[in-house]
Amino acid sequence: MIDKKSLRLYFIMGSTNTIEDPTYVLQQAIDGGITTFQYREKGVTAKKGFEKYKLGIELRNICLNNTIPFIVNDDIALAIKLHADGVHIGQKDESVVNVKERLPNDMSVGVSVSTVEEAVLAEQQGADYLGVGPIFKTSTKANAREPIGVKRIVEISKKIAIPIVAIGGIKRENAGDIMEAGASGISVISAISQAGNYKEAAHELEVAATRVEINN
Ligand code: TZP
Ligand code: MG
Repeated sequence: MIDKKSLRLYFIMGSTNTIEDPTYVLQQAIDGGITTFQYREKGVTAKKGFEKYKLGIELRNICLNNTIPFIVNDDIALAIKLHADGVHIGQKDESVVNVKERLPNDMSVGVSVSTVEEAVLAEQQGADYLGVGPIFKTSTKANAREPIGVKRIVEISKKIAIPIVAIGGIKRENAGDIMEAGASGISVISAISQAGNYKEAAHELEVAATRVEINN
């Protein structure tokens, strides 16, 4: 099961998020200090079928070799095939209850939420952690919802007990505010996958997220 500590720096990536070999980017990000990885294969040029599975195996193995939890976005069948540590679903995907029924007991379920109501419901239905966002404006996700702001993290964390990881437009400069608001971690795509130096970017994010947590 995904624990609170492993949500500290949650990196998300698929082949469309990088111009480089995703396996290289992932290894660099791990060397820099990410604490969880999510395989999210999205967009018009995203891999499908066997190609998606093949890249999934490679990324999964890198996580295994480095003892980093591996989560699959949306694709429950793929998550099971890859023996992932969990799946992450959105509001438009299958319900948490259904997903839990299909998964082995030791696999975690993360749910994307934007409102307090969605957060409370997801927890009631058995979510293990929440992805709260988009906090800030993001250009990485097509048709992302309106930014909800840091205050929503405070509101949600007051109402639920499961850990929260914040997402959307997060970078080193705003990571501290996110942690101070009550999140257990930050989740990023572009702040690492589009960085000049992946390892350094991950390290700086990890430091930014950790410093505040210690002060809390
Ligand atoms: N869900 C809400 S915002 C987002 C997702 C998947 C994209 C986050 O990407 P970035 O580059 O960290 O803003
Ligand atoms: Mg989804």
